[in-house]
Amino acid sequence: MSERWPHGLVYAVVCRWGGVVVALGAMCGVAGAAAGGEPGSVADFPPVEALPASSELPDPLVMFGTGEAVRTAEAWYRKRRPQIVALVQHYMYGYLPEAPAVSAEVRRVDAAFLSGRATLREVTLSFGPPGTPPVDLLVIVPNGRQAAAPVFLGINFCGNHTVVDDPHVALPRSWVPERCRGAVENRATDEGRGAQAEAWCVDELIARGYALATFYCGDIDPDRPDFTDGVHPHFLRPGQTEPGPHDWGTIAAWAWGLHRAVDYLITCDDLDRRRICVVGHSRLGKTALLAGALDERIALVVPHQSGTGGMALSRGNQQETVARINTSFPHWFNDVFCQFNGCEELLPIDQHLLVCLVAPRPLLDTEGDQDLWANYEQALAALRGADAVYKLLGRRGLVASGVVRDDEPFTAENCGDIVQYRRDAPHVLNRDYWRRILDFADFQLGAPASAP
Ligand code: GTR
Repeated sequence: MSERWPHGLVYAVVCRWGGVVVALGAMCGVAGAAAGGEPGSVADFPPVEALPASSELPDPLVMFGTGEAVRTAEAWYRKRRPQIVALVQHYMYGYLPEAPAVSAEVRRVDAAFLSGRATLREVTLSFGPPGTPPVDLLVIVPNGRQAAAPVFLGINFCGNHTVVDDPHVALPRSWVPERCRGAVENRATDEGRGAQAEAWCVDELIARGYALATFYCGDIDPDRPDFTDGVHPHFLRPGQTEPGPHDWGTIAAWAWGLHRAVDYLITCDDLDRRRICVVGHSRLGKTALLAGALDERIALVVPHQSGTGGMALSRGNQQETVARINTSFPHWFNDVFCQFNGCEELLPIDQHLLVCLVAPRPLLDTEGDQDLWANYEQALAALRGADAVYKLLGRRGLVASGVVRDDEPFTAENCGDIVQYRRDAPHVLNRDYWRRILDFADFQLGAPASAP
């Protein structure tokens, strides 16, 4: 596991119970910093029309612009990694704003959740300029363990009340998609309680000694193509009425929201801050990958069936192309990314570089045979493209075929730091996947302490 921390990390305080607002302090992460610039500044990279075309993947160990080779771990961390951090924001996801101070209010604690096997708490995280909407974080921690629990952090699609079947979990305050069960005129209702419980399998995580932390994506930014709600209007620069071409899209905002949740999780005594794992499905898998790539406090990354803009390479992608995703979901990425529609070969990045940013930390790419749209072949190619960076950093990277299937256990022979796990399944997150995700976390980070 990585021992490196974002520069300038300042945090204090531990979690407190019972409605006490706790200021978590300012976090200065790597995410907002352009190469060599101040956090939040736009890097000095060429316009898209001036970029050289190449059908080959950009070499992670060659500097963009100068062509200089990166031969040492020191050069990776000092030069190439920060350059890639800037490139992926500049040309694709948009720049994440500097990390704000976050305060946490524990609104409700149920120490007898799951028949006493877990403690559920609802925490409201507040941050940013006045008026920025808060995030309601649901945290469920196993009871009776001898050590702080490792935690899976992931965003949910329809509200915290859909994750568990519980009559008290607060409904989202913001807009929800009509496709969410129980949504009436884009508002959540009690009808949706527990609707996504099979996707989260909280009982499974708790039984295995893992905690879960989750929040609704719409708390950060409702998933619709406008920037008038969520966090975006609160982070405009003077004179702006909407995000500029290099500013953050929705996926970057969601990833930044995950970072705010991490700000809180690392202060919790009952959670193991060295074992924070990030997970997400589909568009939220793209988000998990970006969040893990940009925040070294995250120990393990699971982009589940994340597809284009996630694990699947853009170059040569015959399924969801860059043009297609930018047309269907114009708010997910920044405006500059649209200039690569139909000309992916101009991209100075590709998705393997996101995996390189995760290095040396472990990453599990979970895919389904029936989920051709997500394109597991292109995801496997991204893992292959990142292997050299893991090796440079003294890790095993990808071993053997790079693929583990079905119920095959993860072993030193078939599983390095990065691996694709695949089973015969469609586009879904369910218990079968969770069992293997937890197996991978046990294998990479050590199994959680058992109950006494
Ligand atoms: C699809 C989109 C995919 C994936 C998916 C999802 O429509 O084309 O990239 O993100 O949505 O999030 O469910």
